[in-house]
Amino acid sequence: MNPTADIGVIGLAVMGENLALNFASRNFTTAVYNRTTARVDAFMAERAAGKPLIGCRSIEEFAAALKRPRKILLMVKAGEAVDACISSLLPVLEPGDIVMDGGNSFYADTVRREKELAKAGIRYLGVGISGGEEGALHGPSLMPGGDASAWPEVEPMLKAIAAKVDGNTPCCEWIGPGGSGHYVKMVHNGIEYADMQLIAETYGYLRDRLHLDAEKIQAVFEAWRRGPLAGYLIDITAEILKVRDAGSGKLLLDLILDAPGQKGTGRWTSETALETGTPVPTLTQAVYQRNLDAAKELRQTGSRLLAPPEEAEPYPEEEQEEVIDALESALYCSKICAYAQGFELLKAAEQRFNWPLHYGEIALLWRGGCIIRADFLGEIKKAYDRNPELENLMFDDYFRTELDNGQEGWRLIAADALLSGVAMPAMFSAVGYYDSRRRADSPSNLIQAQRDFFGAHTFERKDRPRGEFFHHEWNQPGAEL
Ligand code: NBP
Repeated sequence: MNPTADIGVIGLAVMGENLALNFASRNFTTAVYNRTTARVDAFMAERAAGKPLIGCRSIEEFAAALKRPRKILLMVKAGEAVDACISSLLPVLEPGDIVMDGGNSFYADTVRREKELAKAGIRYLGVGISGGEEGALHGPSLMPGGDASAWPEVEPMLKAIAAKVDGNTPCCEWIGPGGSGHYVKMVHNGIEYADMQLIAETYGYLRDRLHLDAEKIQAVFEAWRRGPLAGYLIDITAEILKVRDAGSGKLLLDLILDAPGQKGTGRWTSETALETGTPVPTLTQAVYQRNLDAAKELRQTGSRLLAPPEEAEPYPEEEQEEVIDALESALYCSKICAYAQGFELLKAAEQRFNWPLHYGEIALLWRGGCIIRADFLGEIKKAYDRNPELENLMFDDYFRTELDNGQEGWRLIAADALLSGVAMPAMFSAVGYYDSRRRADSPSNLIQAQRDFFGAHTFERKDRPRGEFFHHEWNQPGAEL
């Protein structure tokens, strides 16, 4: 077979098929292969028909179809499948070839694979891809990292298929070495968990505290599509609230079981945050909340056994508009906190792995194509343009003003939810994060005293320079060491 393909895609499930079609639509001849070859046959007979796609029925045929150096995108299930694909590819590849993993791989696996493949002269990239089926076909957000020498060779193709913002700026830019591309994708997913949880809690408040019907809730989200919250997740929420079940005519959302699933990428974000000592309470609460909510039966038991607070007074009709405005502020402020936490986790990676990350560029990558795309990411880009060394997103002038303007409504909603027993734990954690980050004096002096009391763990003193440690003999007043 003559090597005529510009790129090859392995894995023809939802993502691989659509990405292959996206490459082909930009006139890149694309070779495709899938372990179960019936999938190749079906794809070639249907969606690929008449397009510059080459269906391959063996890994050898696939390797032979690709121009040198070969450029291969793996779109298989994260984990063992990626290692299995790499093992089957190794005998047919040559030094200089480029293998990209576009799946949701854990960044530490990418670091390992890049090192292993470098021994064989194969250049490896971990490419975070977001946008789901639709994004894969029409323009995803792409976060490539790994062997930098491979980047100029794949850049034109990846940028061609990426989502575009502000006219023609692709949502695809080089992230950095090692597993940085997959790390950034992991943080994206952590933020996505928090964003979705905060929106769900807001919907819950409208439904369970304000007792609005679906039509009214839909109108609220519809209005928010044009405000500071504007973005994909608000858009789809407004759309979801319109859809009726064909059989019963009821709102489909009301028929969907409230037992959320997850694939583990949010958990990785939290685990990594714990490892690096980076506080991401809102992101982690969103993961916990999926676990709490998944246990439907336990919640049903709890609803019978655990007493609610005294029933809160309903808001009079004429006050509802004001409360809904406060709720918009509450969601917006909580969202700023969730992003501030995500960017703290990026900063932790820069320090831990020495990856020079460009936060403004990362915000731009997320402005189009991906699930968390939102107008507000443009403001994050501006914040990091103003100060690339920004310690915390909330410290930027624009965002601290937004938080200050919104905090009255934010606190009102959080307090009312607590008093009326409406669970909004991600929102509560966001307020807690804001208040914790803004206080110069925390009560942790007591924790240090307790640790020293029971374990002689020592403490630093406010009236002495940092780095000097003291122990007090707590049972013998005055006997300080
Ligand atoms: P899946 O994650 O469902 O994986 C299915 C693919 O993996 C099939 O092509 C399957 O081949 C292949 N595969 C498996 Br499973 N084990 C294999 C093995 N041992 N050797 C070779 N191939 C193997 O596909 P997807 O939903 O298209 O997602 C692909 C990747 O993209 C995943 O990492 C996913 O997390 C990520 N991602 C998905 C989305 C999304 O919206 N779905 C968005 C962004 C990223 P077979 O046909 O022979 O079983």
